[in-house]
Amino acid sequence: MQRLQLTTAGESHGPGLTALLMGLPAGLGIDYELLRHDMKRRMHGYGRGRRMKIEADTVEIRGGVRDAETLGSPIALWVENRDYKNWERMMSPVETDPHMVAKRRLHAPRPGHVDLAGGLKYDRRDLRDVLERASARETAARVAAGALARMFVREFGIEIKSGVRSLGPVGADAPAPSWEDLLRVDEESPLRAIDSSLEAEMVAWVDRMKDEGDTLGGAVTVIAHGVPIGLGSHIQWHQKLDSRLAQAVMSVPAVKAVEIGNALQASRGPGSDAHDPISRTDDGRWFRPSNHAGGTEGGITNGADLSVTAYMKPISTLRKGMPSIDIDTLEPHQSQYERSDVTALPACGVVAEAMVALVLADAILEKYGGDSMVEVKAHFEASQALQADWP
Ligand code: EPS
Repeated sequence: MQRLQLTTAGESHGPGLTALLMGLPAGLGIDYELLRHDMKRRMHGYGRGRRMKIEADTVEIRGGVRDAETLGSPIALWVENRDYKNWERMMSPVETDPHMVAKRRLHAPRPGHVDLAGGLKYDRRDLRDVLERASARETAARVAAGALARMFVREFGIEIKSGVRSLGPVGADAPAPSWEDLLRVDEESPLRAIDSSLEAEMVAWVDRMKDEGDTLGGAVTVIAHGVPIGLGSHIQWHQKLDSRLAQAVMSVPAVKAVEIGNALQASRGPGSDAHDPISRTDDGRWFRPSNHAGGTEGGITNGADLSVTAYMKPISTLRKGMPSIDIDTLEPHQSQYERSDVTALPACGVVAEAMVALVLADAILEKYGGDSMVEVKAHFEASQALQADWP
């Protein structure tokens, strides 16, 4: 991201999480209800561990906002870790208790987690020092910043939603959903499944994996609706909107593949099935009867719904463990168990929405620019008027 920059800090069981969001123009109204709602949505989902019963994930804005309006200055967000009080003797930035640290030290790295590579790279003999930052707890800070990006893009008519498309083997062949499918997702349902008829089977799989001490991955689809034509560019690799979305969504913990539109299915058939015919409505708007491309062509948005699917690997903390090596004895040792979730797919969808919102906010600032909302909106309106006259 260029115009909008997000940096986060904080460990899973440290005092809390900080997000610093820079680049939002002055004059954006802060919708505190939306912020609360997104934070709650991230905590929801069948298959999460006990941690979510401890946390409240309340966001405090500590800079960049006055009287519920952005000032154009960096925005500092703070999310307290309530669980810190149970971990202070191990995680205190000031002084830890050697006895507690030794007791909870992580010395048998988990396959699939960052433990081994991070321990080697940063010369940490207690692998907790890497896992604490790699933890998906950090996504709470992203969702807080993403909520502000959502408030911003909403000013330009963009809405963003997501749902769970598949979990483990259940729904693995489900087709790419439409915006209307996502509108029907029940946010209160256990897994926020796009096809609600699959929900019971998904829940049964979570229960089974929980009993077996195992975990599950799956796929979530995010759609941005109402995206203007012309965000991103075909000119340079790093300006292509689809490449920016892929990086942002791939950065969500455990996401190992990102698909735009129905790319997987399209790659298996002829071009005539993969591309979306071009036509115009009677009132002179560009119109595509299908949306296989998922809203971008050549790295530029084409006005159709922007569809991004994230494929999440199963969480790498298994209660039953996996074959590993003890870094003290260098002998085979089952990987250590840290309290974890069986699946966090519903949350992954909410985090991916935040990342899509941040990328779109950045692309809007790049195309329309401005220091205040009034200025950005004026540039946006002028561009829309020019497009309406083209060719
Ligand atoms: C996580 C392990 C669990 C999850 C956590 C991510 O935390 P804990 O060890 O405290 O039970 O619940 O997710 C969150 C805390 C969160 O806010 O999403 C991990 O190892 O990545």
